[in-house]
Amino acid sequence: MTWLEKINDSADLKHFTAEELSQLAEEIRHEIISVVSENGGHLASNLGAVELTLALHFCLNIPEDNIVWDVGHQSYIHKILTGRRERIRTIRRHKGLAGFPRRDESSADAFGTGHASTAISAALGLATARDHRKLKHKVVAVVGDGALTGGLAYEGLNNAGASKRDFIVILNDNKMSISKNVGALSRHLTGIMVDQRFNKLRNEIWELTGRFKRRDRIRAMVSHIEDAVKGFFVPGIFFDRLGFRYFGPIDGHDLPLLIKTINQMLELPGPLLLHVLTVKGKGYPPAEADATKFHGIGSFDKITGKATSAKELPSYTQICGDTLVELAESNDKIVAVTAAMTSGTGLTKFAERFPDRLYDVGIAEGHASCFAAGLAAGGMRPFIVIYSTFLQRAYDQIIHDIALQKLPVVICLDRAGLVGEDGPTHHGAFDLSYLMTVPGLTIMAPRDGDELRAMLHAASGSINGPVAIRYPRSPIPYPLKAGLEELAWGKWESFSEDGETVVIACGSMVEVALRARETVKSSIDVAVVNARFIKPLDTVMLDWCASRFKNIVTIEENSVVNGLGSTIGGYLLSRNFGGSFHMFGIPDQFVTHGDRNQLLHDIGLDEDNLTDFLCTLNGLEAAGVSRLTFKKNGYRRTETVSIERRRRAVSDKE
Ligand SMILES: Cc1ncc(C[n+]2csc(CCOP(=O)(O)OP(=O)(O)O)c2C)c(N)n1
Repeated sequence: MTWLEKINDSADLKHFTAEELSQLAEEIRHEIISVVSENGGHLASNLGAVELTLALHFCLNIPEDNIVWDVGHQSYIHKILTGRRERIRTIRRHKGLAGFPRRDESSADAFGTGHASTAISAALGLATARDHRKLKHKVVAVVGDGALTGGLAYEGLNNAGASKRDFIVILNDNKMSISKNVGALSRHLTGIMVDQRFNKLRNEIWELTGRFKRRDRIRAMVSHIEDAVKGFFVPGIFFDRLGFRYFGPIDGHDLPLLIKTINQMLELPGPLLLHVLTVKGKGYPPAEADATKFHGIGSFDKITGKATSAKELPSYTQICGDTLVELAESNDKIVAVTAAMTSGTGLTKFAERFPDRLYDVGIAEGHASCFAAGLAAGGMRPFIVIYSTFLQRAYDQIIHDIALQKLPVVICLDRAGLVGEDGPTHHGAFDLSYLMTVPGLTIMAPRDGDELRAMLHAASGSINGPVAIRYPRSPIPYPLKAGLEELAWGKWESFSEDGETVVIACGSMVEVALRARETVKSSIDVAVVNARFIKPLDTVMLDWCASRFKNIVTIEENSVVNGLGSTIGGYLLSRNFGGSFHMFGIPDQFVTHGDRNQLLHDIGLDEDNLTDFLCTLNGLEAAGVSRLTFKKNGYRRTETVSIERRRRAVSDKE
């Protein structure tokens, strides 16, 4: 039996010797490499946090005590240690364990996460609730140096330091966000490591002064003297001044030292911060050598570290990155802004080609947006390239700083729609809903790579004012054509005008609508409209649709609430449209994790479901397929009908 097999619960750890714990650490590393090589996931962050997680579980009593993992992408070890060892092989898979902590998955997951920089605020909330309820458990937040570039983390530190509340923040410092970490604080943290002798001296002074009766005054005096030279040798001065007692930095892979330090800190009152130094990707040479690549990765070969997933057509992400390079070549006002996602958003080439025109501002989406507004006000053409889910952080900046001032900022929303394995914290389900309300914002969604290129070109030139372009996490549906399409602002594209039904689709769903139309075409004529502009609506074409068709169907990879469909529905109502109107979109609920195509199928955003619906809508029940039911507006169908049966039904009718 391996050491790992002996762990069913973190209490089992308590009997391990130091030697056994270090063997367990190696087994866990092995297991995580093996699991992530099959399922994909956040490998490097987990490998760097093995000893830290073991030490925390050794010192704390989980689930009574609370650990809040920032982002939560490094929580695989925590999951293994808290009753989920056997299910770890299902992580990120449909119906398997989630890739992030979830309160509904285990009582050991004190707080659900996925977006960065929340842990300090959440842990302070948990500690405050504990004190209100006169409970005694410990609360620990684990925060990466990358997460510490986010403003929310400072709001938490500021509030926590003043609160004097008992809780511990562990700063897991590996010098990396996804890419190399950025910013002044990151430099400060590096400075702290320079000479640890000073650190020792300072702790000794602190301990010594603690013995005196009037210690606060003495410490104030001492720190006053320190002020003169603090910049050179006082570690953690930043945290100190915020009201945290700073410990460290210590080696985050030295298990006995971690255990000793954490145990000592658990005895101390007030807000405490432990700075641990770790190596991202520790123990797996390919991940240590390229922590960015192994931060979040698809399946790969364990021996070589090479990706095993088949090479498909380029992704929308790649097309966006390449097109921005092309645009920037001929327009030196174009700059790109990323919130710590250079590689994920396809900006690596841009960063290489124009290092002084790529701004990585850290995990700071609100700042990125306001900063871009400033750039635009100063005469530049900024493109913020960002995941849809993370733009949620910047809503006020979009309204107050960008749109209200009509500034020409282009927001490229990557991963709009369902993202797949990362699940509900990362699905870009809401951007149309929250952007629809912003006056003067042009919103576009390309149906393929050529259209994305055309949109980016238009956004950099002919379109005035702010622009948002949303595209999915997927390969483009077909290879790029030569040349560049012309895009008339606010104009939709229509495919055929026959039949009684029109499907108005946007973005990724145009291809779905075209395929469904193809499947039913031998019996039913269906028109398809590509609503490439979601704002403004093409009301000329919409009026034409209302006068020409009996049935109007909308389909979008966005929440059905306040997206394309509901906006069109509202418009049609105002025009007294007398036909039938049907909306397809992401249901008004949080969608789970799993393969993106599987999830789209499950919520009815696929060709099969739309085809079923079009058959039913056009009276095919009469041909003996009355059992056909379908998912509409997010409601589940009760029976799945195979394509063969549907084709049979269609040919029966003929
Ligand atoms: C609001 C938000 N923006 C971006 C991300 C994407 N993201 C996930 S982890 C990460 C880097 C985190 O770095 P750090 O906290 O240092 O953790 P590490 O992976 O280095 O251990 C980023 C940018 C996110 N999860 N949330």
